[in-house]
Amino acid sequence: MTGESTHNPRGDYSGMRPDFTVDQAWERYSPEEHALWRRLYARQAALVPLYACSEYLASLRALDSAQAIPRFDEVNARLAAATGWTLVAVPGLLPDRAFFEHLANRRFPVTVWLRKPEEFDYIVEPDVFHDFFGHVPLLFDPVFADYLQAYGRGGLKADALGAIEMLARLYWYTVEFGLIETGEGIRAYGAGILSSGGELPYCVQSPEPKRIGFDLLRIMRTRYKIDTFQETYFVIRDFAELFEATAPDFSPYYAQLRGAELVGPGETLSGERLHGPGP
Ligand code: HBI
Ligand code: FE
Repeated sequence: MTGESTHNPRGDYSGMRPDFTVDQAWERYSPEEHALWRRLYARQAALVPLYACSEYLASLRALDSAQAIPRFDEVNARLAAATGWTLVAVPGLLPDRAFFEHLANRRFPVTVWLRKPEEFDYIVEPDVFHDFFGHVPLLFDPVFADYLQAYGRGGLKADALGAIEMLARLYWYTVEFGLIETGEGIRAYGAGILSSGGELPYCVQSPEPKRIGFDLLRIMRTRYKIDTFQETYFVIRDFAELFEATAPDFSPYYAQLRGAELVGPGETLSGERLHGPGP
């Protein structure tokens, strides 16, 4: 965790294995929790066709998880065949190193607990709805899947170089809040947006936020807020652009950026071209 959080993480970390995994214990979800899942799912499922990228939508439909909190082991059989990724159940937020270690080995940590009904609209920490609805569909996309693994490997290196903050910003502005250009205009692929009822229409349609073309070094020096809609989004052309950006060794970037000034969450730099809102 990157120092954003001022409280202890939620979740039961008492019975976990050394790699922070637990059993999902699917039988323990209550009927009320499955009902809350159905409500969360129905709200988001009505929005994503308008605002999410097609790669995400195709996989979400195939996952067919509208009726109940999914069983990770059932999804794993299909995910392994598609891209070789595995979902692992975890108690909640993991320390950076443990998180990167999973991603580097094509394992995606999915939180087991579901939010409370009063947190329907907003939750700070990832729960099973955010992790599953937001992140899991794109694990079926081969190029995005490779990007996420490359990110995990980069994270382990960044940890050794004391550069986790720069890499955390990359995760934030791509995996969590990324936008993508499509034939139908700008769409969302970031899990933080895809799992949010309010931010999903906002990020595509609102004239308020800035939308800037993907720029690795710009992202790595852009601060972010975790408790409001984003003021700036970065737009990729396709997932290949994302994956290719992770090919070089980042060490010279880190060295260069260490002296550089940070950019505020809503700041634009001179000469930056902004994308307009979508349809
Ligand atoms: N742990 N379970 C979980 N999920 C995350 O998204 C996550 C995490 N630990 C650290 C983390 N994210 C980020 O701070 C890193 O990408 C830097
Ligand atoms: Fe997330």
